[in-house]
Amino acid sequence: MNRFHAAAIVLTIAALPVANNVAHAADYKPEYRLSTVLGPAFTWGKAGERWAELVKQKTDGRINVKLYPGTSLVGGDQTREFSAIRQGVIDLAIGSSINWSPQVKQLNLFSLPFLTPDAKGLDALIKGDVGKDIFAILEKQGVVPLAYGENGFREISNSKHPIKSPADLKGLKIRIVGSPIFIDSFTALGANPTQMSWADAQPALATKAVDGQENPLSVFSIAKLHTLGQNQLSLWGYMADPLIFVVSKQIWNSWSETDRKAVREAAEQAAAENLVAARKGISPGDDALLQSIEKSGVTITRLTPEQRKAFKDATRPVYDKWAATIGKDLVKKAETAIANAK
Ligand code: X2X
Repeated sequence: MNRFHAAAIVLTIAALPVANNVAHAADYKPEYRLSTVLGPAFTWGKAGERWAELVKQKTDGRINVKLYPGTSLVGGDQTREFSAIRQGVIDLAIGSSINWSPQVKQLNLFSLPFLTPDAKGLDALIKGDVGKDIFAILEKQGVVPLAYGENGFREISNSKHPIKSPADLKGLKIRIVGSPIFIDSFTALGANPTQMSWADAQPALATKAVDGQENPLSVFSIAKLHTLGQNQLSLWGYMADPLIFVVSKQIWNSWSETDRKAVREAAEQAAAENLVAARKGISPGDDALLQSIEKSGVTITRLTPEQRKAFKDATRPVYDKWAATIGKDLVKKAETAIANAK
């Protein structure tokens, strides 16, 4: 070691406690960018707004988060959101399991057709060991996961006729998110799936370039999809899409311990509120949202267990193929957790 090195070490050691005490204030950015697909009119964007607000409160204004809805930091290309977090383009995000699944193959777990029958089943995953396993996987991929929220159970709509069996989907052009498992599922059902972003989906529905789409009921209602010709809606609940609150690891590491704790608590609170909001009005005994959709002239088709089974059977090969990609152990763990929650 020469004397310059020795001097450098002494300086570094001397500087350490100071840097920790002042909470790296000098390293903090004036604004941190939070990405979501949907804006504050939707429960998803509202969760983003709320998280930002709580972070500001809990860090006494040290961390200032600005919401960028419409995945605008990646030009609306929602399946590039996860990569953009890792590349430092996005600092925080509330992302859908579907949109991040091209980069994180285990997230396809949630898209396995008919894995989760109800909210209880989803809770068994996100509030149990499976949720922790998924967080550990995300942690290894450059993000710090903090909490689960919910986009919701995805129901299928179209402008042509009621969908009661896979035969009714035959030849229908269905807009799907750009995630490969969706291509497989909708192809297995005989539909003609077309991948596009949410931003492109709405004009495509309006011009009848596509016949149908699938999204949670709250999204259907708030986006007023009935005004875009979507007057047939089938409740099949073939998958439930969780939202995941994350911070880029690089950004996380630049924050003080106190501020990390505050951001985590803010995420947990915003996510808990989001779970309640996402589930409001769509279950028996609390179905105001469903009723309002029906009142807007949409025909709602409720499947019998046998009808639902026909869809499940038709997509079974897709389930098995993707279970191997996701990891059989994780899928087994998820199936067991859901079965125990019944
Ligand atoms: O694009 C969609 O369908 C949406 C808004 O639900 C997602 O981002 C997964």
